[in-house]
Amino acid sequence: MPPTTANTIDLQEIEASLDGFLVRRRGMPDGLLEAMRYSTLAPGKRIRPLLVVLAARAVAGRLGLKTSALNPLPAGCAVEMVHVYSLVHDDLPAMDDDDLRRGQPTCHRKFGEAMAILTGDALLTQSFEVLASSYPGQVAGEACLELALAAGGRGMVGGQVVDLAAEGKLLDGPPPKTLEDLEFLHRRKTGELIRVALRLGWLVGAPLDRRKEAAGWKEELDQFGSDLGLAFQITDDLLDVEGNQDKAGKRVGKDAAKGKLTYPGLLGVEASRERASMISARGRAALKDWGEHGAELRQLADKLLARDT
Ligand code: GRG
Repeated sequence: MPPTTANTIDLQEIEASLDGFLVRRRGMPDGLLEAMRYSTLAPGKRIRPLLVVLAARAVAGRLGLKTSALNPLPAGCAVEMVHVYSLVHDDLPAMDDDDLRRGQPTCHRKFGEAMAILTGDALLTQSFEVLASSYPGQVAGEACLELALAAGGRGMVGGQVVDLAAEGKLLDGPPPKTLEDLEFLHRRKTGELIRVALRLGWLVGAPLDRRKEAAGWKEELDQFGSDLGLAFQITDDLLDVEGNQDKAGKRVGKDAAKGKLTYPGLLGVEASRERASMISARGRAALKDWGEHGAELRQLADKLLARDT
């Protein structure tokens, strides 16, 4: 599903930029580069880098600028690299044990388990290298900190731990059971990376000397991103129940088979759909003062809820 046809050029630039970061470098084994390129350049929706680009453009536009202060593409690629690392590791036998991702064999199926672990490690590490080497000192430092907080133990990795506990795959800790548990889990596992994409967009969109004017917008983007992430996850759960494997490029129906705690499992399909629209509407409302500058972000949110892949 292309997130929106209006963003075709953005998507082409994101693909070219990812391709440009994943090149031969002295000392890097060819097999590792091949696996990193295989997983990263496979047909993903590129939602997270697109959010960085759109948020940067929105912030610049609201400040009356024609373009964002700094190029948002490296930040977008950094978030996508973290996302791909998480998919590669999540597909491993110790976690979700999947053999299909983005319409092709998963990384460990193609290159073996050890190489898949190292591919994820290399992508995660390179994401911070991309930020540190692409931006001036202050912005680079802030971007690295934001991404580390969102991806690490109190963010995406923490959410994944709670998710695995729900499947009884961890040795300790009570499994999550309630709607509050489920939302805590997904705000971290899925939501934090989506939220931080918008935050990185803010960091590169506003020039340092105009940040004061844009300070309050950070929280609005956070609210939008966090709610978008949750609504995105509910949609993902619904697609696992109702979706089509060929379109999705991954196995469907696996959540119920594994006894996973999911929105449709907890609330039923209709109530899950209503919850996704309610949360998405709340996220959109956070951008109520953005006027035309928030239009692209709101449109992307709508497309993501209506997606079928
Ligand atoms: C292994 C540390 C670690 C974390 C794993 C992201 C994740 C956490 C697991 C992937 C499994 C999953 C279903 C996560 C929910 C988030 C989600 C819907 C990911 C898929 O993202 P898309 O739809 O995928 O943006 P593409 O392939 O389009 O990029």
